[in-house]
Amino acid sequence: MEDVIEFTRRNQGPEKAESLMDDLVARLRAAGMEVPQPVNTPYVNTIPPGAQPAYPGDRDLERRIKSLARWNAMAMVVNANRHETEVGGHISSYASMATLYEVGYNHFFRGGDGGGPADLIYFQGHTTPGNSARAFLEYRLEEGQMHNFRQELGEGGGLSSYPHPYLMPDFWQFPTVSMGLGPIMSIYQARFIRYLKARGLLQTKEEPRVWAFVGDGESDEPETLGALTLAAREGLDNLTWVVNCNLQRLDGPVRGNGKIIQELEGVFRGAGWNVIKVIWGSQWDELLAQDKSGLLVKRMDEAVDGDYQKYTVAPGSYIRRHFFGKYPEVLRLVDHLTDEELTRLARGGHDPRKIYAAYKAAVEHRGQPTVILAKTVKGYGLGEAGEGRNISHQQKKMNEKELREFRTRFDVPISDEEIAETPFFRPAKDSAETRYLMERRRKLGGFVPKREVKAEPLRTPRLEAFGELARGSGGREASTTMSFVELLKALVKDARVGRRVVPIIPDEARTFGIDALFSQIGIYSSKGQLYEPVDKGGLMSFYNETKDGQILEEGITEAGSMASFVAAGTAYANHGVNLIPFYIYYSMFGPQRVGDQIWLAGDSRAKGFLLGATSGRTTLNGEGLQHQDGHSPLAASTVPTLCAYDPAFAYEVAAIVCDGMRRMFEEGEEILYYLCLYNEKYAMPPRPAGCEEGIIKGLYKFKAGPEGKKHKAQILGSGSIIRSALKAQELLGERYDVSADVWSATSYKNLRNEALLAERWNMLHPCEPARRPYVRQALEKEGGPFVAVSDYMKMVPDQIAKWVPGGLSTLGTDGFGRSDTRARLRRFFEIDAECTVIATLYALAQRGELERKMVAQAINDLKVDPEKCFPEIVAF
Ligand SMILES: Cc1ncc(C[n+]2csc(CCOP(=O)(O)OP(=O)(O)O)c2C)c(N)n1
Ligand SMILES: [Mg+2]
Repeated sequence: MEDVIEFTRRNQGPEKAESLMDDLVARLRAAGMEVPQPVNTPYVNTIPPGAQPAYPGDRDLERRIKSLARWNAMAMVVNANRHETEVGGHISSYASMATLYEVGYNHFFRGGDGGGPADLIYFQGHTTPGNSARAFLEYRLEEGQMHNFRQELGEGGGLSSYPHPYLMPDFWQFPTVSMGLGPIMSIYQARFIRYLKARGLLQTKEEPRVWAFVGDGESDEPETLGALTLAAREGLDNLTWVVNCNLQRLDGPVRGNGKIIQELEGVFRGAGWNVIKVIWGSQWDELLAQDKSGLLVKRMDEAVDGDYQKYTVAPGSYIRRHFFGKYPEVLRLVDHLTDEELTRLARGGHDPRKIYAAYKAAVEHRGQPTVILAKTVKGYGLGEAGEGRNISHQQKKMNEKELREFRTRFDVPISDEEIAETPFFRPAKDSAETRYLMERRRKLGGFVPKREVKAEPLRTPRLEAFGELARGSGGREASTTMSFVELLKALVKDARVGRRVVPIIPDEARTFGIDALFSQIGIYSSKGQLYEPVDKGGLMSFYNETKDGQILEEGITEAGSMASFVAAGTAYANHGVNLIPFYIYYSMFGPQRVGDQIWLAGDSRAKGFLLGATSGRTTLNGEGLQHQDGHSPLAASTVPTLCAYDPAFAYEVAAIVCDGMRRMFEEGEEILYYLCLYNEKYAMPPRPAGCEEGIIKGLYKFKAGPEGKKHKAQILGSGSIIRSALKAQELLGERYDVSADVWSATSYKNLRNEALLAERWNMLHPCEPARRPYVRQALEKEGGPFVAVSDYMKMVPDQIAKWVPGGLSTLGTDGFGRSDTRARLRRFFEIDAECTVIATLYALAQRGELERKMVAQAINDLKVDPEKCFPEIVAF
């Protein structure tokens, strides 16, 4: 067999030799034989020593710089956990990553100061001390800040625990510490760059490269590996992943009984990625060259990660006996090495030459994304303080002996006298080290990471541009979703901002009626359309994929869609261009499904609109328990920079979107919006005069009750359930002598936040005239009890209860949904007009304004069974 291969290689070239195997497999299969599909290559480096380029840097200086980064990163954490601070931090993730980062910093990561594109780097969250230590050596951070690592509220400010653009907006670009989110974000970021390019919106001539540094344990997160095929399908050769395979996660080994590198190789290769394994350091090259029997490679393949972890902590004698000693031929290969030398046979991820070769191959590779699977040691250099130990991840303290060993191992110029204080160490500005690293960064275009907002503000359209929506539908029935789609259609035609709109949809465009936009602005596809769509030729829109399409039709991936949303919503900072993303999705699959990514969007300072369509527990009727959303506004209330709205009418949608666009894209506020959109159709009224401010603030009187009634009441409604309030208003007036005013509560969250701020100010300024929350100002002059009715949980309106004069009676949809008609669902949850009437009468009775038997009479008249079934909610 070897002869055949050698003969073919020599006479017909290496490519033919490679295809020979494929041919053979194909023929054996055709003959009906079962041939296993090889997904793995042997457990050795992908790049053979012969194909390794010369190292271009000064290895000695680079090692010194790296050692100082190691020291300062370790010192940050150790200092932060001294003297009763105990604020935590991680030493060992960066200890394993240091060489992987330093080769990048010195030779690959491009900054954006030289006019070229800045690379977009997703640094692994737990290695933050390493990035800070690097920035300290680069004179970007000062010692005071380093001392205040994880003490951001300390004097002079400090450094955030992890990468948070919200907390360090000039430094960090990408939050990565929620495992799995950095990786998926990086894929969609790389794809988004292609989208920008195709649409002529990328500001730089060259393409930025996206790097993602991923933990091997992190690869267990579904989001990490869930979008790999997209990256391959789109041929994202602008994307490089580095998986730091230190074989450990927090509790113990990632795959003690197997090999994470081999497992990931299979996954990535199967998904269509270019895989480069960096397993062994240079000292192993010679041993492998001597391995004529192939038994060393066999032994490498056999040993499991649990063994490899053990070799990190065990003496050389154990490695000799257990690893090499299994086969006499392999044992002989290391006869010339002492036990001590065996412990120093480094792994590939700690060898700059191997890493440089892998990075170079990755950035030069065309047509596919590349993953580098680099084998390292967790807690590298920490010795007994944590190198390769299962406690390594949690290690935050080091005693004096351990500090001395660390210092000596990495030649850090700190004396025994000073060591107990773990001082930071930075070479002078004119030292060889500083000059070298500064020069490297200058050549590569400046510092990374760096977040810089350069985008020009947009002139966004005013409300008048959407006059149709303000005028109402003239009796024609429309839903708020349809109204939003009308607005979107008008917006994409807007001369100033139309091209900046990025509609994002996870396979629900038809549900929401957005498919009309398919032919108008096209669906982005890097390949264009290689087939004739079945619906082409009709009068209606067709499934129109184009190379410069504007719509991101993501398919069924809310996680992927959110990643696109964040990429588009942060383009103002990462690509110098303001874009207006509208991500419209099935409301129930918003925060309930991708809540952590919405949180991340806030942290990222992403701007844009999230639109939860088919919302409302009873308004989305037939779909039942899984689909009916009765709580997303509550989840939205938890994200500090998210403005959450629940509009009832077309003109409210227009007012909110216009104001949002102005605030985000004209004024530059780094906030985002959430709107509940419903699919119930009803006549959209014209905009009452003077309600704009109330719409934005969260509450305004929509329709006053009739004059001349005996009783007065106030009903707050939102979304399509405002119609229960309006119908109740009629019933109360006609049958019960009650004049009820109906209010549209567009944002309970906003009302609450405004009130909280006012209250806090009052408490801290007790002698000054008190500020009056808007909600109180709006309601205090109104007569009668207050009742709120919502298609969401009672807690949504209850957010403002404490500022409502006399308190608030709330009707809402706590409990699991059911599939049924709207009418039956609304009775079941007790949010229909009849139940709203009863609640209002009861509230009047409680105030002594009405006799209780009137309420009982109404319950009877309105045919509400007091013993009816009701959604189960637990209580003890
Ligand atoms: C979604 C999520 N779950 C859990 C954690 C807690 N956590 C932080 S680091 C870590 C282990 C990380 O292991 P690995 O990815 O292998 O990184 P390493 O530190 O070994 O480089 C865990 C469980 C988290 N940050 N995010
Ligand atoms: Mg790990």
